[in-house]
Amino acid sequence: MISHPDTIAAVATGNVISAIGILRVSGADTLSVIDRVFFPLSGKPMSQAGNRQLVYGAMKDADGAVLDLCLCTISRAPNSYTGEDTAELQCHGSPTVLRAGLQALFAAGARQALAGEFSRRAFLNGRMDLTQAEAVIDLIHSETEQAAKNAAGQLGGAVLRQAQPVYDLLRDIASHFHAVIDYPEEDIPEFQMRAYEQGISGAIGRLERLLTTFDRGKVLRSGVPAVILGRPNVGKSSLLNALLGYDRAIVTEIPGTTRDTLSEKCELGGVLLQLEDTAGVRDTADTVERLGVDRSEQAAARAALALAVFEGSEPLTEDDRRVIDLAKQCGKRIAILNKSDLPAALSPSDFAADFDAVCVLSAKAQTGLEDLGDAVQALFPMPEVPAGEILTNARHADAIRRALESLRAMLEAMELGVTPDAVLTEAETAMAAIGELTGASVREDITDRIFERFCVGK
Ligand SMILES: Nc1nc2c(ncn2[C@@H]2O[C@H](COP(=O)(O)OP(=O)(O)OP(=O)(O)O)[C@@H](O)[C@H]2O)c(=O)[nH]1
Ligand SMILES: [Mg+2]
Repeated sequence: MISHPDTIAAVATGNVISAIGILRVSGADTLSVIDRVFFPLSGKPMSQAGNRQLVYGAMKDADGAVLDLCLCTISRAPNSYTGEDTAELQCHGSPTVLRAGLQALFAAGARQALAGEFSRRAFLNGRMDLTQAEAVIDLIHSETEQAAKNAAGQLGGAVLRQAQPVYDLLRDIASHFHAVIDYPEEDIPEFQMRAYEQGISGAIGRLERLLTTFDRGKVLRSGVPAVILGRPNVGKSSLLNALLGYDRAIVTEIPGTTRDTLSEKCELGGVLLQLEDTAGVRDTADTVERLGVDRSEQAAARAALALAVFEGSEPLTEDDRRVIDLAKQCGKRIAILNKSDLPAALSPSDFAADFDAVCVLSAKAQTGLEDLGDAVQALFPMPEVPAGEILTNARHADAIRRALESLRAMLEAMELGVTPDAVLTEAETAMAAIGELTGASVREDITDRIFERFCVGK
């Protein structure tokens, strides 16, 4: 275990009034720090309590004034989150009490923990690999149930389980090739060479499968860029409000109400969307409105999903056709025939050629929205892999891409019967790339950046 000179402390819970608030301490001096701040009602010092035992007592400031009556628990090294001696004080959830408790811990010898410093110590002490540490951040920040489940899977080491067998295989091959280079009278028998080639092909397949999940992973993490398009007054803003469940956008019966694009995250059919409401598309002499229409067009160019809204109770117009053309720039598109509470003038079949799905609904009455959810889910299905095996992290995807390049070059070199040192170079490059995933061979500035994204206290 790497020992750190200082003991860190932080408030681990949010800066809001709540039932419980937690102070966290980690480092070599944890027990002596906690003995100066927390006094068990039993009279026995906290440092003599059993591991992970919950003890009731008083938290006091440097002058001995009681700040709270609370619970304390300690986990001794190495069996703790950070791998060091740690303590947690479970206080009443008052930000004021927690701030005062933190000051008491500082007075007793701890210093303020930096963002992510607890997890960084856990990583440095081998309690988790880097993919697991990153999953901690993803889990905290996940916005849908699916994203949370995947992050929980990664927390359990799912990415590593995919990559580790490839690393082990490469290590075996590399050591054999090293031996051949060092002892030229040695040779790799033909059957062994074929077995290695097969192993590499299998590894390529495994990593390729993992990499294909990254497209869906990006969606899990930041949402599908989606745009609501339509001519003025068809009910675009009403749809946004219905999907969000509150009146985010202004809705009026006046065409041209929305002037600027408006972006909100929302979950639809289990899929996270980064949804943009836009100004109604039409030819207009009004300068402000025209600028709004330009922005609608730009939003369509950026989006991966178009929700093209039409006035279901009126025949298609020229402006509607322009909306259809705009929607065609998006990879996936759904036609929405809105105002289904009014007599229908449009037929869903007329949209089948240009759209992946057609939904008839009423944004105002909020009926038919489930069908829209089903359509979105069908267009962005979850890959059929266990939780955690969806790559959500660009750093992981990049490392796997580089590992794959080297594996392919390695296989080619083996098949062509190129000299062992060429094969070896590729094997070592691939191993280094996989090592970056786990953190075994990652540059320090990269780990710095990863842990900076954590909140203080994690
Ligand atoms: N009957 C009926 N009216 C609706 C429905 N959805 C929206 N409306 C009405 O249509 C009008 C326009 O709605 P908005 O949501 O502002 O339409 P928009 O497409 O955002 O319009 P612009 O911002 O002007 O482009 C309002 O009076 C809404 O109440 C619906 O499902 N049925
Ligand atoms: Mg609007």
